[in-house]
Amino acid sequence: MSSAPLSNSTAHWRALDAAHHLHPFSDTKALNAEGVRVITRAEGAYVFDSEGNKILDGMSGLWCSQIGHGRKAIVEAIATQLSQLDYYNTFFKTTHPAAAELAAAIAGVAPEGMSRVFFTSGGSEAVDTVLRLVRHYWAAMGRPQKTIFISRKNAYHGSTMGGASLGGMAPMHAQGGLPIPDIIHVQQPYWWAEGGTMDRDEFGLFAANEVARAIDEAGPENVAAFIGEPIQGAGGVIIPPDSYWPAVEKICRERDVLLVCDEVICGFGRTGEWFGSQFMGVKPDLLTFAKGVTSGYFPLGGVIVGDKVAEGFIANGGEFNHGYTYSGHPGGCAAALANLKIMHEEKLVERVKFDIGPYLQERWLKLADHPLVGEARMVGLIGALELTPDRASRAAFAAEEGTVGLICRDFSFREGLVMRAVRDGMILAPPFTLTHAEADELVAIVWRVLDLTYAELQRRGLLVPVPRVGA
Ligand code: PXG
Repeated sequence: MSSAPLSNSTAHWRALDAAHHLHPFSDTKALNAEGVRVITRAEGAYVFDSEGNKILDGMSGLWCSQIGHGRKAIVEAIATQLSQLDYYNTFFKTTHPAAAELAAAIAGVAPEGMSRVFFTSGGSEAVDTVLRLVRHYWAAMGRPQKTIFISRKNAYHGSTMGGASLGGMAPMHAQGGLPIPDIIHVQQPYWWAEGGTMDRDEFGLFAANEVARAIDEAGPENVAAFIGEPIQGAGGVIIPPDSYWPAVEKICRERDVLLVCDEVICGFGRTGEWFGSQFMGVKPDLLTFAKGVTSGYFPLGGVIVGDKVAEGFIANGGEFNHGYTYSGHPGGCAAALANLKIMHEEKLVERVKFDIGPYLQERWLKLADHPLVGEARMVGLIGALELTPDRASRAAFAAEEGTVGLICRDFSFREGLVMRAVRDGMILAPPFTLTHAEADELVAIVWRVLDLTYAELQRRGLLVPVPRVGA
């Protein structure tokens, strides 16, 4: 008898993983010491691990499972497509039916005046495409000096060199010599942590004005575009004050700076509108998408280009020297078409706006009554809790930032809910198919997790308020 772990056991997969698999955004040494979680199956709003635990997927995988897990129609659409045409490229004067049909289907749900789509394999490639497409556009329009991008601190725009540079995450810039040149990062519209004594709308205008200031300092003639997530996702579900986006749009228009919305998380219904920019009431010149376009069943992303930019780019741009082997992969296009069909047939975006969104929001916002919660916020099906030892002063904890968030996250997993921690806050983005009963279960788990976290912080003496820097 061998003492090696069984080939279908947690120990077996953990051993292989520890020996060979380098994980994204992970400290491999620490992860291997702890042992990785093995997810083996998913159904509806739940994932199952190799130990038989059933866990409510409060993060939709990684912000992508709009229609829920295990939908056979998508699996069949991919299988049918791959058996007919497994792969062909969309480069040399070639297309295929699924790519053409998907481009049209996306144009059909896109904001008005945005009717052209460039395909990528995911969000980071979409963001890199924007960087190159926008600079090429301005060059084609005879203004090659317009190269600078304005972005925000604590933005997340992906992990490629371009995406991580446009993103405003200092720990990412610290690795690999980033950011690349000609990117300026400005104040984020994060009222809770950085609003100080200003009220929300005052702070929203202040943050928008920082965009204007950066453009004016660089010279509008040198600035290509402003890029922002309608709601910052990975940065902590930061829902800007109402005053912010309309002011940013006006500032960009007045200065002839293109407005780009990174809709990788907000796109395809997350806010209860097809796109987060529609929720915020602004009209971008370009927008990026990924994740929810296929509900994660197949990697696919892209850029939707507004007609003004597309027309100039097509008329004057000549060949665009940019593209990916998997731009418009038949499997991804088939998955997206089937996903959009389900979203239309089951009216899932409307469901987020009028049914499960308001249902969960009402219960989620009540979590603000918990003594550990400083703010509960949620629009559509994207929300956050700010944890604090003192709501009135929005104080930080007497521990390194992120400590409390991780304690809370670990309790959440243990209690059967995937909730992510960002700094000392919790974030949530469940599938659009979540039932009312599942929403009730979710909120009940969160109350329990907050109680457990509170007791643990009390035990460790971490409930001492510490004034927040910048607030
Ligand atoms: N833009 C935004 C707004 C994103 O949220 C990307 C671009 C990059 O997409 P790809 O498909 O290349 O990953 C994203 C991705 C997190 C987390 O921890 C968020 C993302 C990815 C990984 C982790 O919240 N968002």
